[in-house]
This record gives sequence, structure tokens and C-alpha cells, in this order.
Amino acid sequence: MNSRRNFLRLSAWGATMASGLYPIGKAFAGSPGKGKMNKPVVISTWNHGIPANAAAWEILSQGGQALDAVEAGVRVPEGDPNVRTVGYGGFPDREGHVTLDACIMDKDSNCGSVAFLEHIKHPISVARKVMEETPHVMLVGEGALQFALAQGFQKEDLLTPESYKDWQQWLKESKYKPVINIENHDTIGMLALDAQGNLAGACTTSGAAYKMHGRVGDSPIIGAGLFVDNEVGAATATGLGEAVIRMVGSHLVVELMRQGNSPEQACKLAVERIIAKQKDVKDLQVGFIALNKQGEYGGYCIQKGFDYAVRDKSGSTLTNAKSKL
Ligand code: SD4
Repeated sequence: MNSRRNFLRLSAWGATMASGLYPIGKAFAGSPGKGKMNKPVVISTWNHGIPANAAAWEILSQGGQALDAVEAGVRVPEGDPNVRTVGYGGFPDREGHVTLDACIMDKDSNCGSVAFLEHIKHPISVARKVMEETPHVMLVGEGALQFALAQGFQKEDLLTPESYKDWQQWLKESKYKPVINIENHDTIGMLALDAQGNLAGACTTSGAAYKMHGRVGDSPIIGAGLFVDNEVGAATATGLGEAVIRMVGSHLVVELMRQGNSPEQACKLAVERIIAKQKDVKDLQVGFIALNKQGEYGGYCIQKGFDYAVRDKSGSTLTNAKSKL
């Protein structure tokens, strides 16, 4: 794990602890115990999941719906220019465009998605509008932008001076190398189980930094970056989207839970499936998190360094996912 990331993580924790905003609950093993339900609960990828979960928890703890909670939750990193991998301030593609991917899915298997969307700070809310206001699941590029504007979203410049500066620096070498576990691979995927026992999920990202113009990752693809089946559970992915798409990763995790695997075990088996199909995993990172109908949760990844945030009645935790390598 690189030291910058470590530093960012520690400072985030320092601020968290100092502010007292996100009390650290008892470590929860991911299982409420036989026959017991752990609800409501929200889980999300990476440490930017902590403030995102806090926003979701405000809704869940008052008996609100999982769908509203996941949308409100992921809007936090989307709007934060310091989160360089989601929404406003995200790393641009190699041509300097910030292009965003997002999707959302509810308890009735309704889903909405946008991909290759520019100029809109909260793609997750556009995805929700696609789900609720159109007969379609997915809108991309210029069409997605037109739809967003027609729905009243504001057109904005999402390339912050900092992202512009880093892009200019990158252009000097112009090498496209996927780098694991640094800020160019930190999608937020969020899963929630509400007090009524219903599941929903959301996933949103600026995608791989300096990707080819037009590239779409797994995050807006239902079944790959996110999948929810209200009878079984939900899963979401982070890491190199191409590897996740090939295995339809999140759908795979949910199906593995349907077969009786715990959330962590299902994530592990899906990671192993990805590894089995890959020639070289040295530089590959993929991580999954999953949540089932009982409120049990877990995560698993290829390389060390992926963590996930959980908020439930016992408090807020950040857990290092177990890894294959
Ligand atoms: C993508 N899966 O666009 C995303 C990137 C990511 O954590 O997950 N980052 O491939």
C-alpha cells in the first residue's frame, strides 16, 4: 500500500475520531448470530464510505427506505472534490474529460444507470431518474446529459484545478498503467438493508483515471458493478472494471449467496473465479462487498489494501477486507 494512501487513511481516521461524528462501534463480525436480524445496516467500499454511510444512516435510523439511503449516501463523495475517484473533482480521462458512471437498484429489481456522463455532479440521482422516469435501464453520454438537463440537473464543470494539474502532469509521460489501490480505483459502492427488511444498492465512480475517452467500466453495469436481489442479498464491486465485467461479478456474488454461502465466502469465491480466468493478477485489484437479507455482511479482494465501512446500531466500523494474495 503506498504511503500517500496510508497517510490519507490515517488522517481521515484522525479527523473522524477527533470530530466524534462517527463513533466507532464494537467490532462486528459480520454476522448477527443464528436466527437474528441485523437491520438497518449500510455497508460501502473504502474509507470514503464512512461519511457516506453516516448520511445513509440518518435515513435508515429513522425508518427510511434503503433506496433513499443509498442515493443520499453516495451523493456525499460525489459532491466532495477531495474524493478524486467519484463525481465532482474525479480524475479525468486521458483527454481531460471527467466522465462518470453510476447505477442504482431497488428491492423490486428496478434499476437505472448512466455511463460516460459529463458535467453532472450527481450521476447517481440521474440514474435514479432513469429508473423512475423512463422505460429504460441505461442512458449514456450525450443522451444521458440531455436527459439530466431536461430533468432539471445543472450543467457544471467537474474538472477541478487539482485534477487538471494532475492530468497535465500525467500527460508528460502519458503512460496508461492501471495502478492498484491508489486513488485512481476507489469507486463507492453502497448496499443497505432498511428497517422493513428491504435491500437497495448504488454504485458511482469517475472510473479508471486517464482511461480512454468513451471507456465505461463495471460500475454502471447492472450485474457487474452492482446487483440486488431482495430475496437473497446485494453485492457491489470496486477495482479494475474490465475484470469484473468479464465475470459479471456482483451478480455472481449474489448467486453464490443464494447457494448458501455467507457474504464473505461469496465474495471470496467470486474473487477466486476472477483470478482463475486471469493470466496475471500481480497488478490486478478487484474487491467485492456483500450484504444478505439477515443483515450479515462481508468483503473480499485480490490484493491487500481494500477496506469497507459499515454502519449499524452498534456504530461505525472500517474493516480491512481479507485478500487472496
Ligand atoms: C472502473 N470499477 O471504472 C471502476 C473503478 C473502481 O474503485 O472501482 N474503482 O473500473
